Amino acid sequence: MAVERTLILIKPDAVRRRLAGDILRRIESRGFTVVGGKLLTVTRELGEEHYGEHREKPFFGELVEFITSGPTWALVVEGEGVIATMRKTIGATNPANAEPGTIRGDLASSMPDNLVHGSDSPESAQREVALWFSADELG
Ligand code: IDP
Ligand code: MG
Repeated sequence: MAVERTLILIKPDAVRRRLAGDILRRIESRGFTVVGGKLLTVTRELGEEHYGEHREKPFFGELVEFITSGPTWALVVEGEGVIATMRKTIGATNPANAEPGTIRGDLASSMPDNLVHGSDSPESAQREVALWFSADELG
């Protein structure tokens, strides 16, 4: 399996609830490496661009309000098969359906505040890493 990079967001609800350390521990405990990271409050422009695929969805307004509502930790995480494995570690989009042992299954209960974002494919990962980070911010 190839060494990949993925964009992970520790979203505003997780930062507010002081869960960032717990989430980072779970990522590192799987053996993955953080190669870039920053804490920022997402602008409306970045939030809308990041979630562009959902622009026509009924929850888009609520989603952009949520992602811009406070500081987010943006991380680039590297490892073998990291894109798919992090999606499994994060758990199902709706925390009500997320398995215990996953981040959402252990720590969240509803949407949109489901704590974490992880890129869903190599194409998304490439787009999202480039959207959030410049090359000189990555190790
Ligand atoms: P993902 O984060 O698991 O990839 P997506 O379907 O890409 O899930 O949705 C992006 C984000 O939009 C979700 O993580 C969640 O925060 C929010 N979201 C998705 N579906 C709903 C919904 O039905 N109501 C409110 N928020 C939603
Ligand atoms: Mg998604």
